[in-house]
Amino acid sequence: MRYWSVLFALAAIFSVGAFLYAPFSPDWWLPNPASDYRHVVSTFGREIDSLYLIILIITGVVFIGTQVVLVWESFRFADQKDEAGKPVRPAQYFHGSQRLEVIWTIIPAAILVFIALYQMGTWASIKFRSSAPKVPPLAEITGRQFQWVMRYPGPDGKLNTQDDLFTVNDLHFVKNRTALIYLKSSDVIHSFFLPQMRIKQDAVPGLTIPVWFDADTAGKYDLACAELCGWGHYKMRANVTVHETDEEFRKWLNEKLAEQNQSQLTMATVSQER
Ligand SMILES: [Cu+2]
Repeated sequence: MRYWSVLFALAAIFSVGAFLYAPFSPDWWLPNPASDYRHVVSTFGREIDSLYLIILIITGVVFIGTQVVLVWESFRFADQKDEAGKPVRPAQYFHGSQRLEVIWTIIPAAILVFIALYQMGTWASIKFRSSAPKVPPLAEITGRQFQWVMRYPGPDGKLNTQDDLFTVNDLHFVKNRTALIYLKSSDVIHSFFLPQMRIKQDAVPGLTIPVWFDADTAGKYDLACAELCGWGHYKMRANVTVHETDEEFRKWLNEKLAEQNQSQLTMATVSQER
């Protein structure tokens, strides 16, 4: 029954082929802007990607190594019988090997410790509150079942005042400017995920979490919820617009503010007429 070893070999070759092909395919690898799928738009995105690559190389080498052994051994020790119908090589039993156990515990532990230490600088610059940029907040973003509510400071430039602008599923910021947002949740745990900016942060009820990111290319991107948060989880995606200039962003903000004031005025008039 050597067919099994051939089947294992085919599965392994297919997997390795997929991994080798993925980085060269715009749809298979980490998402980037459609205009240039090799270009990572965010500053720390490049560090994140190199960490991915290191882990991919480590797991790839281990995968290929173990698959070669698996295929070779299943080929070599396939069930063979001689002319008389007796097994060529009878099975042998033994009670494990302490030496092997120690080796395959220490090597993965060493690799994990290496990755843990190696990624620490990146983690600190993206997640530590002490690394948060000293800029006024772009917005306060609240996840709720099932949408992202965005609150931008109005003309006074301050959050949580009367002139704030509210939008739903519409994130705007300016290119080459670090955007700082305060992330909240009003019901369950959601996850704020900007795939092209390589940022992912849980929104936790009761907490206000600062999150920062940037993009060096203007355009349209995605925001999605990356935490299964209920039946409508799939609907929690939003549009992200990165503006070329500050003026462009201001113009959008003012238009939206005018719309918001208009609808508030209409509401007030309607309720007065009743
Ligand atoms: Cu969600």
